[in-house]
Amino acid sequence: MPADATYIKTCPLCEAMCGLKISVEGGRVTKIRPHEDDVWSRGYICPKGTTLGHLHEDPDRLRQPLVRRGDEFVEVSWEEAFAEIERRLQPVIEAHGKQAMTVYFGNPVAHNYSLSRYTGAFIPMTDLPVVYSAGTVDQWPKNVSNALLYGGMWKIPVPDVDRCDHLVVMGANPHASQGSLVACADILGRFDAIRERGGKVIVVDPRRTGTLKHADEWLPIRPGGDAALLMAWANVLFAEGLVDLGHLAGRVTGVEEVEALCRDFTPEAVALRTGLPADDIRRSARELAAAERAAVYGRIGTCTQEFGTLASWLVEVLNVLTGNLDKAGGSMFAKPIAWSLLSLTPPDFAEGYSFHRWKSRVRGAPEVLGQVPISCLAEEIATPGEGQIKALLTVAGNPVLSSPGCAELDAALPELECMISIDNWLNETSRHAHVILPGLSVLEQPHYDEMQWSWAVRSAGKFSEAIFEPETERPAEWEILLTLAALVQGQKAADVDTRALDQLFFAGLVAAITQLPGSRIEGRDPAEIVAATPGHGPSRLLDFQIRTGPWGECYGEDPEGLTLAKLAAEPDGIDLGPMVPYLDEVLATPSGKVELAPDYITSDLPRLREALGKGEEGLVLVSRRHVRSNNSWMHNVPALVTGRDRCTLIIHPDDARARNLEDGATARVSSSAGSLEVPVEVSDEMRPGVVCLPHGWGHDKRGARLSVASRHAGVCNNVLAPGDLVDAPSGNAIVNGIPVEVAPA
Ligand SMILES: Nc1nc2c(c(=O)[nH]1)N[C@H]1C(S)=C(S)[C@@H](COP(=O)(O)OP(=O)(O)OC[C@H]3O[C@@H](n4cnc5c(=O)[nH]c(N)nc54)[C@H](O)[C@@H]3O)O[C@H]1N2
Ligand SMILES: Nc1nc2c(c(=O)[nH]1)N[C@H]1C(S)=C(S)[C@@H](COP(=O)(O)OP(=O)(O)OC[C@H]3O[C@@H](n4cnc5c(=O)[nH]c(N)nc54)[C@H](O)[C@@H]3O)O[C@H]1N2
Ligand code: SF4
Ligand SMILES: [Mo]
Repeated sequence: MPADATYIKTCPLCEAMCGLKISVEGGRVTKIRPHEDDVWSRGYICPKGTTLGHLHEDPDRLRQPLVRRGDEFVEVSWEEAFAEIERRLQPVIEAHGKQAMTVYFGNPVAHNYSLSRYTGAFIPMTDLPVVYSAGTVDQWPKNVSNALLYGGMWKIPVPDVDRCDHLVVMGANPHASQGSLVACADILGRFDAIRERGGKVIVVDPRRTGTLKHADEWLPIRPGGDAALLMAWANVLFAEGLVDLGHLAGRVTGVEEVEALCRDFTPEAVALRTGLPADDIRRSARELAAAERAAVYGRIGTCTQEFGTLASWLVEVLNVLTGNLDKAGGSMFAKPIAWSLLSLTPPDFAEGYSFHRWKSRVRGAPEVLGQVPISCLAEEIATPGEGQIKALLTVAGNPVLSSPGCAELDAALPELECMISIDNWLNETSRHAHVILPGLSVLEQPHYDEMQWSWAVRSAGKFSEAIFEPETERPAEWEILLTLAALVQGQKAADVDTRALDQLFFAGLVAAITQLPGSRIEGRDPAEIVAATPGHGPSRLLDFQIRTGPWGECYGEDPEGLTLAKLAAEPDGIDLGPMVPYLDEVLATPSGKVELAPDYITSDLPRLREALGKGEEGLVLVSRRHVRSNNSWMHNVPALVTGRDRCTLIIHPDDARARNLEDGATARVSSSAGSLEVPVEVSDEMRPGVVCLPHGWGHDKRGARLSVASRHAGVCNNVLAPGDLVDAPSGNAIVNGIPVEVAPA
């Protein structure tokens, strides 16, 4: 039991990475308050941060592995759980090969101390031909665009909100999300500061979200209209002589091509598809060009839509054409103190990025960056034949709620011969598993974000120790992943030595980095580096990432430099300042320049051109988030689900009237994929023609063990999302802009 005291901890739930002060008395969390002295978050938190104690103490949270026996789950020892996996999994692989197994990685992987780092061990160790992730319902278009423009799929610049004076926010609602692919605590406070210093914040969104309270102007775009709008902005810049590459001159290829490509995308030409008056488009382009320091920022509304890749690409194009890329106050690349494993180029892309290297078995969906859409998974399980998926591992994911075509997936999962879930709850997805392996609670493990600092607006960092010991001796998730990888390789459960596997993984990584051109330990003796990095697991990796990072001590090179020990000695964190320009170091394209007009992307423009003539026909559905939800998995926290029902269909008064729907009535919403019934909320916050449902609800499935969430079930919006609706170049799901019909239930 931890001593009665107040502990400092970084909240691992989202990219804001807020500092918390957690009071513990008698082995229980009694209070969670913002940590005012945190150098990064300076006392900011949101309502979810105060609920980590609930998450830790939730009686529904799994502490022991569960194994299915008929329709029941029974608690078993860890030895028995791994033995059961050996019994179920190995015969599948022996009979059908590794192609019969796949993995789905969910969102918390990106926020979890050990999962994020050891996914990097699991993938090469198992070498499964196909893996799936939540990435194809999220940011895959950005990964495609930035791989081609900058030479790395995670080279994603972030708006320098602290110094810019003109910010365009497209398809993001930080009022709910707290910022995504931009890490910044109290991001709306930064928006307020932009306005206080005389700058302007513009929000492009079909919904007048809470973010608009911190902005100057709303451009109520038609869903999927962003690429057309951005093309028109580029058109205006070229037509009016407003393109100014500034410091980027000579460091970019393809500018003339972009000029030619956007010539026919005049504001008038895109007015219908964007739903915005040509005058507003022209004026907003001029304002963007006139601003001294401006940034265009696009997030999930620009990705999970009809033209996700084009829109994501054009966000970068606009930042380049205005000279704002890699400029203070513009759109900059973060410089984390500990580099992320994800920043390494996967070996199969060492010679550059290529796409469509293979196709999915059933639908023939082309591979993009190693993945096909998550919606393919259901048919790969359900369709017999060579290569049929018979074994699945889900890692911190809930695709039964989060993925388009989820009803098909829910129906297919029971057909698996072996399903394993690494998950802390028995929920809509893990209820289909044969074995559930729970990880440690957020308060039982140390924390340092692996990826989020790669898009942080400052070079800062802070390390949190675990507060509680797990009630029983049990493996951490990195050990679970290594054990499972060994079982996939055919080892006997009883023989698996995770320490030895960890040593191999670490030594292999170190050896690779000593051969990586430009790395700080290039050419050094890997054995010497391994010997000089004590410990094991994610903490040893983190120490290595810090020591070889930009401020690291680098194994004797700079004795004053950073180590994990030095970071851990500063519980309030360290802050090494704002982002700095360093484009030349970041770029990894074949030409060494920003390659602004990749054929792979621009060849999708005819599809956009064709759409310009399409007017509105009926209603389309978009998604939303709420600050008190976290995707699908925090509705079991009582404090977060009290009050008004949040799972409602928001509809504009005109659209409601035309359908005889009143506020509070129940509507039937139907699409080509399915239908559902949901209470209606009438509000002029919607652009007419667009209706909105939250994502992450639908907790009415039998067999889940979520006692609070099941009483606030709501409906699952992905029942309405057709699995085959994807943005062609990236394969990313289109969950915004789904044609629907709405009628009284
Ligand atoms: N219609 C629509 N669909 C969407 C979206 C949308 O906007 N609209 N958004 C998409 C996006 S951006 C995302 S990222 C996905 C999210 O999709 P998923 O990642 O599939 O879903 P989550 O709800 O995040 O599920 C997280 C799971 O991890 C478990 N979990 C939580 N913490 C831990 C932990 O520390 N360890 C382990 N092992 N398990 C843990 C939870 O119990 C839960 O089962 O949804 C996507 N789906
Ligand atoms: N509280 C909370 N925070 C979260 C999450 C959560 O579930 N809850 N999820 C986390 C995750 S996994 C992610 S990926 C991030 C996402 O972070 P954000 O990208 O900020 O996500 P949302 O809040 O869903 O905002 C998306 C906005 O896009 C708008 N939109 C829909 N279609 C279009 C379109 O075609 N064009 C434009 N311009 N806008 C459109 C929607 O109306 C909505 O306001 O949030 C993270 N943070
Ligand atoms: S904004 Fe909320 S959920 Fe996100 S890190 Fe801060 S306290 Fe946690
Ligand atoms: Mo996400």
